[in-house]
Amino acid sequence: MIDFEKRKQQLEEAHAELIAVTNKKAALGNGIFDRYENPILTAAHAPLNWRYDFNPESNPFLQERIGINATFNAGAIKFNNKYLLIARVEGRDRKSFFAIAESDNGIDHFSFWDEPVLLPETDEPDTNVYDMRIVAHEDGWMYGLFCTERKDPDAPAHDQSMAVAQSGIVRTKDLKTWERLADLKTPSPQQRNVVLHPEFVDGKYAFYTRPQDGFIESGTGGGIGFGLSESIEHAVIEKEIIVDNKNYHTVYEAKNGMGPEPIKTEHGWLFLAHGVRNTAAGLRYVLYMFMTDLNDLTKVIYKPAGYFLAPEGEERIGDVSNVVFSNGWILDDDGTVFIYYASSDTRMHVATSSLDVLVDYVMNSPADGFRSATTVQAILKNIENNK
Ligand code: M1P
Repeated sequence: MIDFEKRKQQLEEAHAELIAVTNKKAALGNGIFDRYENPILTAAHAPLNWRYDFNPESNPFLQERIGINATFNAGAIKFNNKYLLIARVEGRDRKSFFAIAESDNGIDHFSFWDEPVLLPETDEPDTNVYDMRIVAHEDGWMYGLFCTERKDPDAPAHDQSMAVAQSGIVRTKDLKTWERLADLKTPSPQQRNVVLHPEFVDGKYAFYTRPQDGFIESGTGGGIGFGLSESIEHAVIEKEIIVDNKNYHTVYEAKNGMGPEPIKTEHGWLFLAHGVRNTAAGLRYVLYMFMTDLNDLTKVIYKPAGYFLAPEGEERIGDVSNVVFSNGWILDDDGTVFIYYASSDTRMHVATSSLDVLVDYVMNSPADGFRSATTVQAILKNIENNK
């Protein structure tokens, strides 16, 4: 027999130690953002009482009865002076659900609330839900837009992987009670990475979309789309306009998708997105930025070449390796921007910057010239200016 009480105490001490880990900026940085030494949220952060049955009668070996596989792709919001992450928590059974973790400073000591979110469903139950973008809209509600995935009803019996992804919508005033609205309807057979714009546009709700032909393959879709809906309770987009398309020989060659909601600046709306390209080692996901016109959200006015943040070191390894993904950032009153990103569909990290620095990066970094020669010309211009 095991020493039940001793093992329980060891588990509790190890969990408390993990939450107590402090975070420091990693060395030097690139002048655009700072990485931090430690991940901020991992599977091991999941509360012990979600995972263990602490009754010696029913769990005499103190086994972990419900395993958590990963904690990633978190939406983010500052609420009641706390930095909150609405994380995608994935169980050993591959089912993802949402759970809120909070921190006082946004960079360490993230700790999950007592219970995960029990998301209300529509008449068509979700098989899997993930990647929530939480947006405080000017109508007074906080909206959570997430991917709801269900088995493709047209899948032949032998195919157990064909799925349909669409955007689910919930709203809340306190992040505790959630109201489920109808799923977004768009002309596209597949939707992921849907984000609600925080302001009305022409009196309507404005959405960023990512139309795709298939569940994984973008096919004729794949760009970041934009569309308007009269209603949020029964949101319908009749026409999607592509704002930022996938593009040959770039880091968003195979597909791209929105990150968190855009931030309004005096120069334009600042966007963080992910770009995907295919390699011999599989898909590679990186983050990139761009800015759209203040009055025309469909017009990209600045877009630096290449990626803003790519997986590095241990970030490159995980369940789906070579991936960084962000669907949450927080702008503080002092201009600090907390960029929350996941690495390799496994764990959460933070990078910090400021609005001034990000705006400078987006407005003044050279745009992609789409050829090797234009890249060399940009370097030569730098050399000349530095003489
Ligand atoms: O595995 C990488 C990512 O793949 C999907 O992103 P996209 O829709 O752009 O292909 C999502 O499933 C995302 O959750 C995941 O991190």
